[in-house]
Amino acid sequence: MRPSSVLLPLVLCVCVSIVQSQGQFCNPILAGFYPDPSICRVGEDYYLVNSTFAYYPGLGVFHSRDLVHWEIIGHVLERPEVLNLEGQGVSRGLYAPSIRYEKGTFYVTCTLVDIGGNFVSTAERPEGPWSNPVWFPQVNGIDPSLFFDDDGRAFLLYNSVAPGNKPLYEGHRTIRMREFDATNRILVGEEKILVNGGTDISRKPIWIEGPHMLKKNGWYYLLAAEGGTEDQHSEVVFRSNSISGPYAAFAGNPILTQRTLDPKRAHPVTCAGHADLVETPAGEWWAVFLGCRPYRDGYFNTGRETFLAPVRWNGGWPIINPDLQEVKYHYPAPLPALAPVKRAYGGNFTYRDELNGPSLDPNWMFLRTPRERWYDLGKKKGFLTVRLRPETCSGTGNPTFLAQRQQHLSGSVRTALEFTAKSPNEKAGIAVFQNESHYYFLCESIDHAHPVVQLFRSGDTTRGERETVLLASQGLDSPSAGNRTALKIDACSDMYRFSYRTMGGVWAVLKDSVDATFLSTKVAGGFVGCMYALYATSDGQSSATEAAYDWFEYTGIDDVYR
Ligand code: 6LW
Repeated sequence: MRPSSVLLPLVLCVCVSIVQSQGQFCNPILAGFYPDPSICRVGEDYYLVNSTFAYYPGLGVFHSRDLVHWEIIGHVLERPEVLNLEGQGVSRGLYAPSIRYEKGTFYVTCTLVDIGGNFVSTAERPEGPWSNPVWFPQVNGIDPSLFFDDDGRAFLLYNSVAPGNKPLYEGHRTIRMREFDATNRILVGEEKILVNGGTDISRKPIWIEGPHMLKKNGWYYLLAAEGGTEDQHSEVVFRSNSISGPYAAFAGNPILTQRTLDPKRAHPVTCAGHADLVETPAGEWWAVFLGCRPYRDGYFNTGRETFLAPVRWNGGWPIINPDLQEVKYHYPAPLPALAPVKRAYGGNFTYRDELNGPSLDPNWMFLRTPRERWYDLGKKKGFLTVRLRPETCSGTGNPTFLAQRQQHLSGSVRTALEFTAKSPNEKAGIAVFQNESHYYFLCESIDHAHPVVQLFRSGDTTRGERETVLLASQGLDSPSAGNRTALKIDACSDMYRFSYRTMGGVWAVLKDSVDATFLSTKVAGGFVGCMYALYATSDGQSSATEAAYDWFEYTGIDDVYR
């Protein structure tokens, strides 16, 4: 099976976006879990990649002509044989990629943590096909990115261990560099440490990472994240007049952070850092970087998202948020808005997937690599038919699970499905999932031979709970024709509401005021954000039962964009 061949853009999105109204655009430009952005420009086209961790296919490639409206055009790792995520926790897998273009070739470098390390993949066209990864076993670290110098030489930069692998304190890391032979796709020469610790090692800076190099007016600028990817996160810059250094830290560092701001401010953007810069044809500079939107007290379910902000050059240094003010939800648009895109990723929007195309929309993600064809868009016309399988999303295999991101603090997601469980272990519905031990599952099943709609929470097995804990159950007294039911999850910042509707009926709330902070990064940990998943399972037992999903609809309604 080659899922890549089914991931063509064929969908049917009704988009209502206010992105770029009145010459302003909305941040984040890619809302929801789109961390560690990296960007490059080729002529008037911009390309952007993000970390995808244990979701599959790996490393979506986004395209834009105006830096604000994006479209996913392919994936770097979209063949099961080049990306085996089996056994990986959801926040392992693919970390912090970088995308670069040089002389007719696109280069994506990335780290597949725990199971491969660092690699480069290349393509002549950004939509692919992308080459098999070429591994760099010499690199002991993460966040690799390439820099192509104007003299024809190329270099790989990355985060690595402390000198001699002897950290002076927790979080003591280095930025290192090796020369890259682009013709043979190999690293050559000696490894060089460009930054030890961070901007000022006497102050014990932590987690210098995400290095990105650029050259301007003869200076080499090395940008990196510092402070860890949580609320102390920042972006800092160093420069040198020689590629190999020495690199001097900017006296005005950090050039981006939100850590000094009042945590009680309205609509905070936090954790800002991990930036990559791009220059427009008119010579204006913009930064993409990650940031988070807590609904209160540092709790957020939308993961680390991609923001865009102008860069001001001052005294030969790039500055992203001058005087460390708030990152803004709206800036003047960098470029004239172009033709509407298939789907919005920023501001408030709605999209609906009728699940009636011959192939899946490329925004759907599998949890780890599918090894068998358990889904089918052709079997029942106008439906996505899935087979129930023993895997659950509490495990580290590939469950029957297809997901899209939670992109707003408030909004709702709905689906309609036809499903008849044959035994109580068989369940199909919709989950809101952060990781293997932090999710809610709204589903249909049977209980004592009677159809029910149920809500489960992932259990804490370390405290003696079962894998899932039943929170609510309601009998479906008069199952409608075809056993067709609609399910809905409303997100209301720190709460979720779970509802259902049988054919011809009205929405009924199964359970309201369900704690959403349980799925926040602060509670669940990790590097990802929440996903809404069409999820079905036979819970450890073999099964031939299927569920047929008719459509999926997403609406985001955050106050800040109204
Ligand atoms: C990534 C590192 C980071 O490798 O988080 O925010 C890690 N920065 O640079 C995972 O996204």
